[in-house]
Amino acid sequence: MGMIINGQWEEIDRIHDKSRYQRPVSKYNNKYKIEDLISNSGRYYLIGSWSCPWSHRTLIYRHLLGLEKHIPLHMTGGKKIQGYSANHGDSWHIPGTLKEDHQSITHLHELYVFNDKHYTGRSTVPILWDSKTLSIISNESTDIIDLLIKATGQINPQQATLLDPPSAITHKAVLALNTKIYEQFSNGVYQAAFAKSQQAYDIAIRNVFELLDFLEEKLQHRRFLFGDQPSHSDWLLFPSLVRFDIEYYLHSGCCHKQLRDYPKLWLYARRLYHTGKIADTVNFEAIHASNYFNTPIKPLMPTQNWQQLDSTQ
Ligand SMILES: N[C@@H](CCC(=O)N[C@@H](CS)C(=O)NCC(=O)O)C(=O)O
Repeated sequence: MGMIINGQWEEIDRIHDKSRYQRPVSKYNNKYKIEDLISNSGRYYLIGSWSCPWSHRTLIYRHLLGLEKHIPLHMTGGKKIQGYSANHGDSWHIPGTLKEDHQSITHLHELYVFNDKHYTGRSTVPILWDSKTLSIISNESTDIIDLLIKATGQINPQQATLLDPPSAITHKAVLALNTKIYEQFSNGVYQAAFAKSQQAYDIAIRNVFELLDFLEEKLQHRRFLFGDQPSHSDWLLFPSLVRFDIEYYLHSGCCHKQLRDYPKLWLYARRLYHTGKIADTVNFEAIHASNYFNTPIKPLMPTQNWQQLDSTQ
């Protein structure tokens, strides 16, 4: 995996620390406010990828907060040459720039450099792009989600608090669970996949399956992590569950068990999948295909049955 060094794409990798994969920290800290998100419908673009779990989180919030009509979506993807392709190998017109100025890009990293010609960092999705100031507002999914929630709260406070857990649950408890899920599982699967020593892999894989066991236990007597309704923790977890059997099990060395070997967790994941139009945010074919862009043969998708929602499955 390459990255951008002082505005130039370079094929180097700076993501390992003592054989352990370290997810790079975002360069855009949450200094922006986007209060006009709804009054200025169409100004902010969400740029993501169907295969990316962090993009998926932002897609879920865009849907659950009812923001689809206000935030245009652009999905990158295709063969990875110099990181993410901006538009499946075709050129892509940067939103907000004049067509006659020919501001088109082929690789996503060009957007980062368009935004800051001395940028050093990774070229990642998701991105929240401001088509008015022609700048990247954030490339950190949790910040983007936070911005979307705050912007929704300006207009519709009830909608913005819809995903808050029951009032008896403290903010501290939610944060603690979210951190555990992120560290052991959502990021843990990448630490297993990208480990450069047996020891780094062993630690990562133990974390992943301990977390799955913990969740299975937690869901024995409740429908969602904090009760009868899904809340933030459920939605932050969901993208990683969706990818488990077709991606992490097959490609990240997480092959000890599959999601469907955990009866409660498997049922719970399908319950989330069948909430509202969440299924539209999941593109199994794209997740599967993303592992084979650079190989001549694309294997047949593993069979999965997300459609059926009964407890015997
Ligand atoms: N902290 C970021 C992580 C985003 C991220 O790592 N995205 C991956 C795709 S799933 C990516 O773009 N990787 C390309 C790279 O690291 O060069 C977030 O949560 O938004």
